[in-house]
Amino acid sequence: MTKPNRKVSTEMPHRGPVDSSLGGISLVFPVHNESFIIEQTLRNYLAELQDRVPDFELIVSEDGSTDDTKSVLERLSKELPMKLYMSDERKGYQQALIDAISYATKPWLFIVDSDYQFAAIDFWRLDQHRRDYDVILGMKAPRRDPKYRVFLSRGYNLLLRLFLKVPYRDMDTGFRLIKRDIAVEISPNVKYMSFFTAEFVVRAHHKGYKIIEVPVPHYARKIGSTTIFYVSNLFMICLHQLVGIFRLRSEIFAKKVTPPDNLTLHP
Ligand SMILES: Nc1nc2c(ncn2[C@@H]2O[C@H](COP(=O)(O)OP(=O)(O)OP(=O)(O)O)[C@@H](O)[C@H]2O)c(=O)[nH]1
Ligand SMILES: [Mg+2]
Repeated sequence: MTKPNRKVSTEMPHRGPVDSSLGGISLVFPVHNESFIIEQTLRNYLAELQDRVPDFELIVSEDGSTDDTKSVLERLSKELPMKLYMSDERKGYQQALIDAISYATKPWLFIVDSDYQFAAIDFWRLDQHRRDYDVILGMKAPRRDPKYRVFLSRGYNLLLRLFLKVPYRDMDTGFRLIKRDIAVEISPNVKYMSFFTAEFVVRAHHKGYKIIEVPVPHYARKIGSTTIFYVSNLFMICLHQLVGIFRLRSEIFAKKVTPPDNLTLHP
């Protein structure tokens, strides 16, 4: 196996239009309490992709926001082409993504965190691998998050590599391009770990799908704060993820018990 590249390439790939023989794209944003940034995110991604991807749709999966996000989205939905799904109750990142995947209609899903920590233009770094891969992960290079988050994420990815026998470095990325059929097949089974992507990647890997990590720039959150990783929640999140790793491991590597040759079955 060739050593994976961990640095963002200085060459920017051609910015479309996309090769239409590869199929259209559903851009999917999970959103919770992002009233300060969501408009900028949606406008920038639409400006980059709408005219360069002929078969394109935008899906926004809002989820129990308690700030002004819902009213911002309602206003934007009157002006911008989007399929807007809102929920009064917070379903959580994982369920919101599973639902959003079921709403998508295009052959590829571009699923992106909505707090603008990834630039729209970096879509093209992923797009160039669509012909050869089924799952294309934007690897944060480097991760621009508080030190404790970088540390936890490294540890998490290390445990995933060790216990689940996968080679990837950044399985919890918020910037990924996935064939829809694979997402539809695998996402209903994602249940042990909280944030969808890592468990999805592990399951896709063990089903033999082709996965690549592509280094992309990552930006510090400019406004708002994490809607998931509150310091007070960290212990429970880590515990849940740890238990999830072992449950997933026992499912994936479940020993097949084969009866011995001389076993006589009595009615
Ligand atoms: N639909 C949905 N989206 C969520 C939920 N929680 C978070 N999100 C969105 O998921 C994305 C990732 O959440 P973040 O809080 O940014 O997580 P993070 O990037 O690891 O944390 P920061 O580095 O602090 O930004 C953001 O776009 C959130 O709006 C949720 O319960 N439901
Ligand atoms: Mg974020």
